Amino acid sequence: MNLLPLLAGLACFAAEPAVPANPCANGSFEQLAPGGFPAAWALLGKVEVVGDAHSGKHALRLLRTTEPPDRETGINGRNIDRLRGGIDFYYKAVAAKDAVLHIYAIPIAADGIERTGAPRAAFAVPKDHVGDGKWHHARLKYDFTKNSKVKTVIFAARLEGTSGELLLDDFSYLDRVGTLLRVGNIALDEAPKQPGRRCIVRVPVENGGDEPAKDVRVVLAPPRGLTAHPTEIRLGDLAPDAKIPAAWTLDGERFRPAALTVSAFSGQDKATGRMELTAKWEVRSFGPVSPVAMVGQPLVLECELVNRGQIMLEGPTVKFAFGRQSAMRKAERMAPGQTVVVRATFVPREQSFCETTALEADGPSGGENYLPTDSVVVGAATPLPPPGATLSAAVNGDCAVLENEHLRLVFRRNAFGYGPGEIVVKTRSG
Ligand SMILES: [Ca+2]
Repeated sequence: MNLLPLLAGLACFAAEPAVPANPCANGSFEQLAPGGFPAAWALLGKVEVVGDAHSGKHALRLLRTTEPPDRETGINGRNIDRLRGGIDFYYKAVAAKDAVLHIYAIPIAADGIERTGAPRAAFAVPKDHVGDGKWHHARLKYDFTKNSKVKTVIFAARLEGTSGELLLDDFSYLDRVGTLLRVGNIALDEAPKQPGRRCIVRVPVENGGDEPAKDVRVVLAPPRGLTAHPTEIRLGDLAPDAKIPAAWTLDGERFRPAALTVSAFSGQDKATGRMELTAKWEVRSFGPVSPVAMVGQPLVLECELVNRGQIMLEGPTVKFAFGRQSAMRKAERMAPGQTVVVRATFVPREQSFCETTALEADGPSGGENYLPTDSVVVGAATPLPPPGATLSAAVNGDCAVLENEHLRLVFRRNAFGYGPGEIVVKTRSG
């Protein structure tokens, strides 16, 4: 009996064990069911198979245009029985106008409905990945083992909001996601005495994975001409779900749009976050200082501008109009968060019940041409009789006065009638 060939054959078989199928079926969308849809996936709204794939020949394109808010756009995978683990996936965020692109692990109860009390595990595509034309690799951890109502899990994606376009490919289940560094939203606090020249940059760094992230280092890459202190921040080890803030002082005048990039490192794992420093300003208020003016006496129009961006702004040009008169003024330079008030003085030439005042502000990009209008009453500059010391009511040709020793209500006579009313209070100084 010759056992050798048989043993050799068994050895060969043992050396190449069959790779177990990933619990997430058809995660690369390569198998198409009759009708052209990817097998094992349910499609919601406008979803189609496309050739712009991360791997293989197929990816899915989710498109949202004018769908009402209650109509969903997305995909649902089959129920899987792994109640903890992770989703590994690739996405390319083509566009997102007021839309958020989410990947979910959805917990499902025994009746097949998402009514377990456990929240979904969610991944939101970072805004700075939208429109960059690249495939991005991401992982999402989930663990529903503490909720006994959860019996299965669905891998899903949703485009939420008004409009957007997202490509998805290569979904798979992970038993362990490992370390998963995340850089949170970057915030910028201006130094109160040096806005636009010094600020504190803050960002939370998180380990969204299921293994500790060792020796986490975080670096802020400042825009050209600015300096960040310290150069590198060492956060130590981050346990799963730990979140630690990092902060830098950023010095140097910010006078042009730029971007801040924060990168976190732990071994081979890396995460980045980005914040745009932009010019943004607006007209906060506009109008006459007093709603009533008099012929031949100065009338002041005033507008308040505010810098809502993160960089210094050259002052916008402001055009004031009063009736047919107009005046151009240039606002002062504005630091981030600062407001400036711009004024123009006009002298009304004739009476008017409703004279139009208008404003047009134009300046650096980041603000909008603003065209607010208001109106003002221009009355007669009638001299008033001296105040009385007793209660009296009198009407003469030029005005009507009701007064006592403390207070007087005056209606001057204008070309368009009596009014508006003026209340005059006697002060201690007389
Ligand atoms: Ca594919």
